[in-house]
Amino acid sequence: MPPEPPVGGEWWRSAVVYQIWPRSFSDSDGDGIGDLPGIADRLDHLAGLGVDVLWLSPVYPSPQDDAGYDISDYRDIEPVFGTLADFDALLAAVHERGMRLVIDLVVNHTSDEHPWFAESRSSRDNPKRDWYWWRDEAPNDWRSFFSGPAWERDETTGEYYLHLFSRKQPDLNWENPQVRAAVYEMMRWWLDCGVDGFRMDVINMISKDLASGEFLCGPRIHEFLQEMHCEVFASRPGTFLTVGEMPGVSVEQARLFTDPARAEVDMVFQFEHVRLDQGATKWDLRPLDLRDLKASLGRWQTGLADAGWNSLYWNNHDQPRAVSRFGSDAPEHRVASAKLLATVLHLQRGTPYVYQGEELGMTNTAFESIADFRDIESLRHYAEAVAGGAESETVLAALRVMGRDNARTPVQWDASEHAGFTTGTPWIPVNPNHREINAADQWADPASVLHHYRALIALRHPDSECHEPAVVHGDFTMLLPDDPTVYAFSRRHRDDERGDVELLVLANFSAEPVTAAVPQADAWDGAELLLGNLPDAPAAPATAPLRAWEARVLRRVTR
Ligand code: TEU
Repeated sequence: MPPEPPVGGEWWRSAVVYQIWPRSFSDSDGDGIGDLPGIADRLDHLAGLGVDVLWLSPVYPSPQDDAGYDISDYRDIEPVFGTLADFDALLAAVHERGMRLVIDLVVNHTSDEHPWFAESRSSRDNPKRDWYWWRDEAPNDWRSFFSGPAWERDETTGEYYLHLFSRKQPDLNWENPQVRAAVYEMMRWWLDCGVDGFRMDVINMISKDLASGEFLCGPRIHEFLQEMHCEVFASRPGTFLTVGEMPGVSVEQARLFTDPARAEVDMVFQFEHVRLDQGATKWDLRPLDLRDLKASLGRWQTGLADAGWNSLYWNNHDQPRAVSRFGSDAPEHRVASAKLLATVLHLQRGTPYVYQGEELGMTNTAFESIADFRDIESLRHYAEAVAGGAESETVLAALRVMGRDNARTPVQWDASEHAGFTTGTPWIPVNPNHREINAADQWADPASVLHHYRALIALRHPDSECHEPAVVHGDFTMLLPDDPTVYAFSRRHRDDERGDVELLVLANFSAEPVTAAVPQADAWDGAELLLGNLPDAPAAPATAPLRAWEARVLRRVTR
């Protein structure tokens, strides 16, 4: 059974979540596509890493137009991933190891092959017509996130339906109480199966106001989330994890969404820090200024300090690999910078999310031509941009850097032909650098990125000998906000046993040595080096120059 929740039941405050994107995690039957038994085969890796929660991206029946985020049946498993029995076996095995499992809730839209939509599109007076958004004409010029207009004319009735994502992902009409009731019933069904919570896909888009053109955090969003909490969770013993993916959400809105007193969600995924190196669109690449990154993440730290709670992530299945984007994937700096990114993220206040392969320091991969891409977002952008006159090479250059397929190459378990991911032919090629970057080698190497993640995760665990409560509970103070190279902050926590505990985190986001001009730095020189990412720590850890991509965590305790 999962471990006893800490006081207040909010166990997720000291938890670390690991995201699994099943298609590329581990393949057990040699068809080149990851599956549920493949995940079960790798639970020792995950338990050894020390993560507390597994977030499973969609494994439900789906035509896979958007890699499973287009669901045609909410209460079954896509055969390529396995069966409900495989799911139950995985869930039992996860719980046996004291971990939890949250699943993806994709209810802003369904697949157009879901029976609900099949009925709805069949005729204008079908009882499920109003389960989706239908109009005689496109009432506005909303664009799909996957290029092109968001309204599609349907041959059957000649009317237009709304799809904020692909035309095979029609949006559900949450204004209709029958829709909401059906979703809540489905969620209760999965809770009865024993899952421990939900990651909610674009959940801040479910309330739409066509008149005002609003669909991000629309007029009834808080009402719907409070109703969901009441209908699904309130009457159940135990506590669940709910995290809402919310593109465009602000700190102020997140304070409302994640305030426990309002019973909406436990935390949100915000997008500010993953858009700082983008211009008007995600394909309009801009250099990242570390001061902007510190300003953004710092604002979320202070903004949710006394209300709500942060989720912490560098990447996921929609973002390029963290070390290639925020660190350096140059061979001489990859390991240090991957550890540095983990240090900076995991020492902040909130719940860290580790995306599969991030714990190995996996990098973006090399895509030669458009034929190497698989993701609908990239393929549709390429088609539209080139049709609009853009140079193919120019568009490809942006896809290579920001394309979601960078996150979707198979996890690199070992140095064998297909990195131990499959005995068949992978649905997308394994990154050729798996010979240098793989789990097998890193388990055997105490100085690996993997073992650094284990050390960081253990800091949050009350049952670990290196447990440091300040990591979970300490308040956050950003230091050196205007320094273009050093990311520095402190955490302070008073605990009854030891007194005032203070942590100082110093991180050099460059390949050149730099000195961190921390205020009263020499007062820290007697402090303990709690964690570093490079060998041979200097005698004076607070004032000694930081080497290329070096990160240090110092601790001092004053009674
Ligand atoms: O992502 C929503 C979302 O904001 C992303 O599509 C984002 O706009 C883009 O990928 C970032 O460049 C969620 C899921 O995480 C994503 O995989 C799905 O494609 C999307 O919703 C639709 O379900």
